[in-house]
Amino acid sequence: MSRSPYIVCLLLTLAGVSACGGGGFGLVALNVFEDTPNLEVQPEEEIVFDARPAATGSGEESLTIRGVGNSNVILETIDVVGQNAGAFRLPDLPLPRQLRPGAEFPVAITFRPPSVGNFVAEILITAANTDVSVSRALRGTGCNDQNGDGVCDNQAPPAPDGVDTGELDSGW
Ligand SMILES: [Ca+2]
Repeated sequence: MSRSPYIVCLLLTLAGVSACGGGGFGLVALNVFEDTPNLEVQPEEEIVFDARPAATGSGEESLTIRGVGNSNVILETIDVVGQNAGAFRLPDLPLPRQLRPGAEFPVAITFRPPSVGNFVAEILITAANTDVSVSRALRGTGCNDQNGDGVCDNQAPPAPDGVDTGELDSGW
């Protein structure tokens, strides 16, 4: 799309020539900005899930897609891809979806480790009307939970009875 009408108008305006009507200027400006939708994603770095018991545990993290630029961005696809994509799930998302500049679209990501170990995948976001695509690494760990309390066995238990009670008693 040509920018020349805008530039001519701008030059005339700078030269003190009011050759551009307000409405006309607005229309031209709209045409110029039409090609600049964009998006941002928070967080800006990888998304790390807390360790969860293998096969039984799950955790959730979210990211937020924000429309930026000068016109609506059309979100086209949001997918989890990569080596361990099966360990991460997205809800049904209403796509495609238009996002105004400044509008935000939160996406909840659920992590369910199928087994003990580390899981890595990537969430990939593409738009229909811009070449910009954004990806974020997803990382999570599945742990052992042999006593089935929902807490990883290698993590400090929340309230180890005997010891903590004794400390509290003597401390107070
Ligand atoms: Ca446990």
